[in-house]
Amino acid sequence: MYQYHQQQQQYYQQNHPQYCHQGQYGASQTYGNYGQNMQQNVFKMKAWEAYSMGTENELSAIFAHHVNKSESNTRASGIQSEDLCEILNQTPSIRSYYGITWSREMCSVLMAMLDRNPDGFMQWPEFLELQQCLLAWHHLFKQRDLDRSGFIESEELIGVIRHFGYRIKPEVVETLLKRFSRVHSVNGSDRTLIAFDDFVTLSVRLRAYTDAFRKRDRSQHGGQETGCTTFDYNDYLRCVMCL
Ligand SMILES: [Ca+2]
Repeated sequence: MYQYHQQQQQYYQQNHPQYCHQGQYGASQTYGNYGQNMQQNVFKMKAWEAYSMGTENELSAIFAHHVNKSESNTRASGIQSEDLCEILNQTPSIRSYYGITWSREMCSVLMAMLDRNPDGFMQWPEFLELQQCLLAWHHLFKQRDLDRSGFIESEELIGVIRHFGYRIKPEVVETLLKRFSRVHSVNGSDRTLIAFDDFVTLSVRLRAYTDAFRKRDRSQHGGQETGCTTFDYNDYLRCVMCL
C-alpha cells in the first residue's frame, strides 16, 4: 500500500508540479473573495483519524479498491463521481461521521472542485484534499449547530460566509440563503434553517465559482484581481454546467 501511495504521489507531482510546492497534497492555499483569505487546511486532524480508522492504509485501501474496479479508473489512477458517492455513502465510518446521504450530483461538483489535472478523475492526493475540506466544513458547521439538530440558523450561515473570507453584498447573501435553506415550523413559528448537505453544496459552489472567476480575472488583468472579468458564452457554459 505504501508503494501505491508513492506511485500516486509521483504521478501527481509529475503531472502538476505547479501545485506541489506548497504541501504534500498540493492544496490551493487560498479561497474566498479577494484580499482576506482563509487557510484551507484549518482542520488538522487527518481524515482517517477523524473517521476512526486504525491507519491511513485503511482509507487508501478503500480508495484503491475503487481505482482497481475498472480499466478506465486504473489507467487514470483515480476514481469517478459514482465511486466517490459509493465511498462516502457505503463506508460505515464515513457515513456515520457526516450523517448525510451524498448525491451523485454533489459528488460530481466535489470532484470538479478539486480536479487539478484536470482529467475528470479524482486521484489520491485530490481525494485526500477533499476529505480535509469536508472535515473543515463539518467542523465549522458543528461549531454553529449548538443543539446538534443537524441544522444551523440562516443568520449563522452569514457568519460562516464571512469567516470563509468571501466579500459578498448582503442582497446576494440573501438570495443564497433562499436557495440553500429550508423553512421549518418549530413550535408554531417558521425558522429558516440550513442542513449540512445544503451547507456543503453552498460551500463547494462558492469556492469553485470563485476560483474560476479569480483565474479569469487575474489572467485578464495581468495578475491583478479587479472583481470584474468577462466570460464568452462557451466558457461561461463550461463553468456553470461543469461545477
Ligand atoms: Ca484529477
